[in-house]
Amino acid sequence: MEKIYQPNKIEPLVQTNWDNKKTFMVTEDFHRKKYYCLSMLPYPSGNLHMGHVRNYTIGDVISRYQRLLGKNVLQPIGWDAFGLPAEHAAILNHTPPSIWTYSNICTMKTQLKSLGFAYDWSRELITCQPEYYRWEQWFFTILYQKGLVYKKKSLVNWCPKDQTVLANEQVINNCCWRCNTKIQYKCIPQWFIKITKYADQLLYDLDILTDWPQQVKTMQRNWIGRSNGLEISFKILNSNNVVTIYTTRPDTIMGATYIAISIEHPLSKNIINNNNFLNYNFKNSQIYQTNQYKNLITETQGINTGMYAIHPLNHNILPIWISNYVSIKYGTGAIMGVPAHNQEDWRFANKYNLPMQSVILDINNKKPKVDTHAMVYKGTLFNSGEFNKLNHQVACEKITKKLINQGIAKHKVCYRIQDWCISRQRYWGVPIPMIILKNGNIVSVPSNQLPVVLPENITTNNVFNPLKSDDWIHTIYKNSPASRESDTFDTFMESSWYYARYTCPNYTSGMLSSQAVNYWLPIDQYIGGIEHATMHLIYFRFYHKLMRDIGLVNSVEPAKRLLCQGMVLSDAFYYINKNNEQIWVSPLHVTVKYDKKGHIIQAIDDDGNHLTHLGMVKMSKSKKNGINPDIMIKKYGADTVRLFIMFAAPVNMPLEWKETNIMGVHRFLKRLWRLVYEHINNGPVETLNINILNNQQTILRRKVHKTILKVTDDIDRRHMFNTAIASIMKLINHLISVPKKNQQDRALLHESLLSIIRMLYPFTPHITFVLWQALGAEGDIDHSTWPIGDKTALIERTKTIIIQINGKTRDTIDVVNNTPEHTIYDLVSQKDSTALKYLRNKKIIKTIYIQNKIINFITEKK
Ligand code: ANZ
Repeated sequence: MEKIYQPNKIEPLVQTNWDNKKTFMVTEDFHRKKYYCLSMLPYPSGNLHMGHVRNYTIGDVISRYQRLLGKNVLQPIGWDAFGLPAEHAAILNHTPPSIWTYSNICTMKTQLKSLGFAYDWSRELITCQPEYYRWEQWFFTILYQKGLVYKKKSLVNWCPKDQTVLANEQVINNCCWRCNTKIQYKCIPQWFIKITKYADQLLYDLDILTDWPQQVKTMQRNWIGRSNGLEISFKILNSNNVVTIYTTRPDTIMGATYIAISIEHPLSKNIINNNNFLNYNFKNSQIYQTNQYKNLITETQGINTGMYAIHPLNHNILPIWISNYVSIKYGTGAIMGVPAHNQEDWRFANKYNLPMQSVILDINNKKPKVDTHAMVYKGTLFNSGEFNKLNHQVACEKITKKLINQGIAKHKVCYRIQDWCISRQRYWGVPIPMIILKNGNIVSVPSNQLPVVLPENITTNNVFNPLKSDDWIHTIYKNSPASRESDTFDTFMESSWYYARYTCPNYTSGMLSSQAVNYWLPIDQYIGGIEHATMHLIYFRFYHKLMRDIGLVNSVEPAKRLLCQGMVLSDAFYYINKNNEQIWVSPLHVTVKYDKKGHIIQAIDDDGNHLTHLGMVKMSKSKKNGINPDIMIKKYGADTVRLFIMFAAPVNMPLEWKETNIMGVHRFLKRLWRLVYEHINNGPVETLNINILNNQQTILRRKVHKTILKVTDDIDRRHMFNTAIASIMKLINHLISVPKKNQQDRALLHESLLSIIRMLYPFTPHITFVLWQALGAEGDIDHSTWPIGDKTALIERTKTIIIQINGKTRDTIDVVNNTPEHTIYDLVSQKDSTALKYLRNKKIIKTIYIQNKIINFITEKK
């Protein structure tokens, strides 16, 4: 063993050892408990960032820990290789997206390897390979046959920058999730998967997921947005038609003063088509562009249709309006306007001077004031005839019953979630395996003609998309000319089922091998960012249920336990240049002065600019505060980086990247190395005999086993890796200070080191690999077992007895529990007892002994 810890020397050697021995390659073993640990797969953007490093370190720590528990651990990795950045980069560099993608994969793979992650590399998946997406296409055709897929011309979100449509989940605050460009709406034919058919299952099965973060489950519940309401039909005056509205507040019906319908409501269409004036108004208003979704519009607009509806209870005549705040995609696309009690309606009625009628008392049981806003409290009814004085609940029930009895209402459940739009008008994706026949009918590509392979090695530009060219589109189906679908799948499709394919990546007889997939699934631990709560994590659960219903998997949910790691933050600095622009400077080029409390008081960059310190913020390219993992690994080694990441904060909390703290962690590993080095240099050790340990040794052993039990509980149950590491560090610091004189001291140190090294293995697998060998332990540490805390070592075996002479404390003595009085007397009589000198030449006339506590010798008075 070398005297000095040199991570850059040992880490590559250990990694080569793992590669050569294929240490982390696994297969199904029905005699062993399996553990499937998965971190969300990376997009091959070019370089690993610290967010990736944190995500994958957490996964690796959990995997290695489970491994030492004796489980058959699967930890795979792959690449989410389709997507727009590749196209952008390809356009910029005039190279095909595939070249850019594969070269990034190569770089990032080297980075992952340098961090020593225990992946089964034989299962690596690259989603842009036909062997992978062939099954995605096949699955889509099956869904089509089952009626779970349809093509529909519909108003969809359009990102003008990325030149593609987006699913609703991918629109955040009205902007594209990827490039933050404000979205527009377009009416084009698109493919959809019927996720709404699974809305209830996706909602109710959240209750099974007891080990998922509450926050994610709440976000999913809100996203699904199940609403229990009533459909009510209002007669149209002078017509045989009705207009059916959707409401969740039937108790407010007596306050309805108008009806509003969506622009795309069949009734609006008639009106608009038949009325030149309205048609003109409609086309020139902003309504059409903004009407997409409940609550998304910025300005409410309306057109009075001139038609009226009849209120079913008070028979009032209510005007029918067309408005953009009513969405065709929700409820029935029509509402009853209750401006006194619904803020949206209030805004509309206020703008168009429609009457307001309050019918619900406020929280103080007073008539509400509605001149500045609606009163939305669900209080007692008034102005409502036979329903006056009823509370919200009872009023809803009674009014519902009455309307149902009249035959004009029925219960209805609505969802906020919409069907998943999966068509993308981009080149670098999985071709949608569909064919449009001459007669307009659509058929799926027969399974024996799959995969429909995307032409690679093509240099595109923003205008030229090879899939839109005649070459691609023209095809033959059953000897007749036909057209290929030229859109590609949303790339979230690839990441919706990759976790299942990892269990049988090379299976060629079908999408999934049932033996492999049902052995490994569900995932025991899934790890990824919270930003996926309502995108990937919904699609992934949905896909699992689809696969189950097609008989491909047995389980109900894909992942038992979910962990969302916190962000990685670092200091961000900027200055304002002559042109009044904000210029960000990387922390690596900043010299900082701190006050005594560690606050930054001055920051200057390499060019002498005085900088403003924004604080600790999420590492990002735009703020130039990202830290390159490669530089850190080179400087301190992968083990230090990994240990720091796990030590600096609880896994679900933000992590502050501070180099001074990394240095501290690095020094700790050096101390551990030295401790082992010195111990080995002191020669061979005897076997430990716990029956002959002295008091101090017993106490030390108790400390070691107490730490094992605590670290196990911290990692296993609490997922508090940072406190686990703190306990290990404390123990090592203690071991450095204890005596190493006699053989049992050294035997005990040896036992302690073997336990500590195994506890550190998940965090720092390289150094522990080497130290394990240096200590002469059997086999590679990768095949050892997690140390077991010996609970009997925790039992206090000794007691300190106070020795008094005539009531005065003169000494103490450590004895084994429940030592009898005469033995204590013998011990005190031994020559080296301090108490002895007080007893010399004195006659003991009485002894008072309280077992395990105190002994008092009363002597004869002279
Ligand atoms: C009358 C009323 C009175 C309403 C009141 C609310 C409060 P949730 O609970 O989220 O499902 N609504 C129905 N369909 C709509 C559509 N297509 N576009 C826009 N708004 C629509 O919301 C249900 C409520 O949203 C419904 O209940 C309806 O307004 C409105 F004091 O009806 B309510």
